[in-house]
Parts: sequence; C-alpha cells; structure tokens
Amino acid sequence: MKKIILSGSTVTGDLTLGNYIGAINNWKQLQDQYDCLYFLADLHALTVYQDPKVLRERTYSFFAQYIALGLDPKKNIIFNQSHVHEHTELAWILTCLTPMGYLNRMTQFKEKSEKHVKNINAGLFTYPILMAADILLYQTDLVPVGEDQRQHLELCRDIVGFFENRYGPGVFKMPEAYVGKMGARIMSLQDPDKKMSKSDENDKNFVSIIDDAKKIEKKIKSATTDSGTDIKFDPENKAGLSNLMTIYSVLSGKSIAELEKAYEGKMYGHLKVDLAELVVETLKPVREKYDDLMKNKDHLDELLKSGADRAQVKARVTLDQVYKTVGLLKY
Ligand code: ATP
Ligand code: LTN
Repeated sequence: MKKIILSGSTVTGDLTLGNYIGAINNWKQLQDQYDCLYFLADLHALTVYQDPKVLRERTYSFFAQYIALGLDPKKNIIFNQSHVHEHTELAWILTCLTPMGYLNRMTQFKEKSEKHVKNINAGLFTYPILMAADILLYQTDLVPVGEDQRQHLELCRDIVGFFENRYGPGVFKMPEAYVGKMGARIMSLQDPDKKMSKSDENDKNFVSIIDDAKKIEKKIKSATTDSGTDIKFDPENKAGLSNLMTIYSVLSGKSIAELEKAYEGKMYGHLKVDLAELVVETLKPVREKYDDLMKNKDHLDELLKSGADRAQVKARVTLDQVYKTVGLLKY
C-alpha cells in the first residue's frame, strides 16, 4: 500500500516561484511514490472577498498551471475543493470539537485580520478547521506544506486528538508534515525578510509562473541585495542574495557550495543575469503548455470532473464513518 499525500493551494493571487519551489515542485517528485491528491482550495479563497468572475477564471488558471508545471491528472487526483461537498460537511463536525482558544493562537489569523480589518469574518477564523477536514477526509499520511502552514497542520493533529478523546480511535489517520529538503521558504524579492507571497500587492516582490520573459528578467535583476560583493550563502546577513541562491540551486540542481565556487570573484550582477535566464528557460515550456490548456475550457471541465469524482468516492467513506460514529442517522 502506498502512503497517501494531500496538499492544496488557496485560489488567490498568482501562483509564484515560491509556490512552485516550496510546494508544486515537491508534489511532482512525489507523484510516482505515493497516492497523491492535490486540490484547488477555492472555498478557502472566500475568507477574503473575491470578485466572482475573477475567482472563476483563476480556478481554471491554477488548475492549468498545476498541469503545466508537471502534475499529471492521471497519476494524481487533482480536483477543486468545492466540487467535493464532503469537505464542508466534515468541517462542521470538526468545528463543534475545536476550542476557540486554539483558533485564537493561529498566527495566520492574526496576520490576516490585521491586513483585512474591514472583513474579519468567521471564515477567516475557522479556516484551519476546513483545512483539517481537507486532510482528514482522505486518510492522509503526509501533507507537504511550507513552514507557514505548519501551525495549521499541528492544529489538525490536535483535532484528531479531540475527536478520539470523545469518540475513540480508528476513524482518522494522524497526518504528518512533509517538508522538502531545499527551498521550503522562498523570500520576497524586494523585501527578503518576508516570504514570497502570491497575494502581495507589490508584484515586484514575486515572480509569477505565468509572467513573460521581460517581466521575469526585470524582477530578478531589481531584487534587493546587500551592498557587499562576496557571493556567499548567508541568510542572516545576506538575505536577498541567499534567497536568489536558493532559487538558483533548486532550479539548476546545483548545490549551494557549487554555486559559491562557480561565482567566486564574480559580482552579484552576474549571478542575477544567469538566474534570470534560468528562470525564464524553466518557465518557458510551462507557459506554452499553460496557454494551450487555457484555450480549451471544456477539456479542463472534464478533467476537473473526473478528479472530483475520484476524490469523492474516498471522501464519502470517511464521512459516512464519521456521521455514524457521532450518532447521526443513516440517510
Ligand atoms: P497567500 O499569499 O495567498 O497567503 P501563499 O503564496 O502563501 O498565498 P498558499 O496558497 O498559502 O500560498 O500556499 C500554497 C503552498 O505554497 C503551500 O504549501 C505553501 O506553504 C507554499 N508556499 C507559499 N509561499 C511559499 C514560499 N514563499 N516559499 C515556499 N513555499 C511557499
Ligand atoms: N491553507 C493552505 C492551503 C490548504 C491546504 C489544505 C494545504 C487548504 N487546505 C490542506 C494542505 C492541506 C495554504 O497553503 N494556504
């Protein structure tokens, strides 16, 4: 029996190089070894106001980007969260088990409610419970997430504990985090002390997967670096440079030590020019495949439907078991 992997990204902003390196690239390497489910978290996106038209188009766009970046819809189950209604149903049961105090501690909630002061809705607060439902529905063993999602995964594990304390073991599997060795956290290009984030208002802070070559070059060349000259990996004192080196290393497959050696005596500018070219070359075939996929929405709809059908069969088994365990009548 292969282990089960599940992950997703919220359908907001533009998928970035950070999402690719921190998440999708890892997912790709897992698709042969594990039974993988990857989904578009469209319901999670609603915790912040979304223009309906934009959300619809973006959901297609993210799905096409997943495939263009190398996730195979045959090898993996790739689906859209709202197509499998079991997610929200399980979330309700888990909501009734989760103490408010636990949700209050979530740093993402604190950050997002500071950012969206006019829309601190209850969904923003209970978001980690829906995320726990996403994970637990599929008897997931491993969840590949970046550092920023660790706390939510811990809460999911706590929720399994709350459930088992009340109803006994055997319904859910206890999930664990899977964090790739390199590039778990890619930083913002202009402000390398914070992470590269796809919903950043300043689009100079990230490279989007579907940016054109000119934009990519411009963004990488103007990335913030310190005033030194030595090309040395030192995230504390040379955060900007080290971030560029991390990106370089992941995309080229060369180790940091190899890069330091190759750039001995060279200037930051040399590295930026080479990195820009590497990113452009890496993303070029992705962009072409993406453009192709986006031309045929009917085909995307078919793939989405097939993904959701396959996911739902699995989700249903867990949800039936949960309903029975907590005492809801069989329908
Ligand atoms: P948002 O800005 O909307 O919060 P995000 O860029 O943080 O979005 P998510 O949808 O939260 O992206 O995350 C999707 C996946 O990508 C998660 O597994 C997350 O950990 C990973 N990820 C996001 N940003 C980065 C980053 N800068 N470096 C590495 N991994 C990242
Ligand atoms: N909250 C996640 C996206 C997400 C997710 C999940 C990731 C929603 N549900 C389940 C892993 C497992 C984020 O990265 N912002």
